[in-house]
Amino acid sequence: EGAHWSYEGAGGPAKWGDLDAANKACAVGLQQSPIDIEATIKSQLPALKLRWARSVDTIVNNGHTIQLNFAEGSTLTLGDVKYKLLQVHFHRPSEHTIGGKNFPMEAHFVHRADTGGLAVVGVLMAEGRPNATFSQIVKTMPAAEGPAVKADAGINPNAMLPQKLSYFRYSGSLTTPPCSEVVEWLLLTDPIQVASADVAAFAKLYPMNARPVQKDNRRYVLRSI
Ligand code: GRE
Ligand code: ZN
Repeated sequence: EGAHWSYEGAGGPAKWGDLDAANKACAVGLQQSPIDIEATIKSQLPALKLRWARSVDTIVNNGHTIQLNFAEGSTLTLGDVKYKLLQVHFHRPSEHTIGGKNFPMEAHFVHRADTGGLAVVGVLMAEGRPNATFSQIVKTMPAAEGPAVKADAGINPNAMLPQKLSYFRYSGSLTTPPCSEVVEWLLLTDPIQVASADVAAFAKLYPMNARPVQKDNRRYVLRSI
């Protein structure tokens, strides 16, 4: 492998497709993420059945983001498909934009079905009232890239959700190499609030780790009623 991928410079998003043969989709895929959410189609979508336990296992600074890994026991059911919660990680600023506007941060709760398909619940993060769980994460996140370490027991992922679970749904990709087009995106319409001091603390480690928005190539974005 040559230069490693990053968010700017020689390994930046415009180069991801060239860095490794496995990354082809980053350059030529037609269902890439993130996108700007603009026109949407109101639709009767299944409710998001989130059954998340306090199953956070480890926390890691992987050189691209801060990520919390989950043990077995947390699921998402969407219609007839059941997914397991694998991890949550953070981007700054948000990767998805709404009408061209980004948010200070975005959380990605990554779930996987037995078939290998992914469903990612995206949560936009606005600055305002502190979120105790995000504060706890920021307080305990490793400052330097390194191995995963045990996370605080008791971290409650449910406390990083808005009250209403309305969502936008579209078919897309991982937003990092290899940009695989295997993701059912479920972006919550309502942001959560987090302390601006906590965003600032994350920004000290990762001032910019968002991929630019990609062409929608005529994809439809559905909005739950
Ligand atoms: C990411 O790396 O940002 C990512 C994943 C898995 C699903 C979606 C996504 O690792 O954006
Ligand atoms: Zn992500």
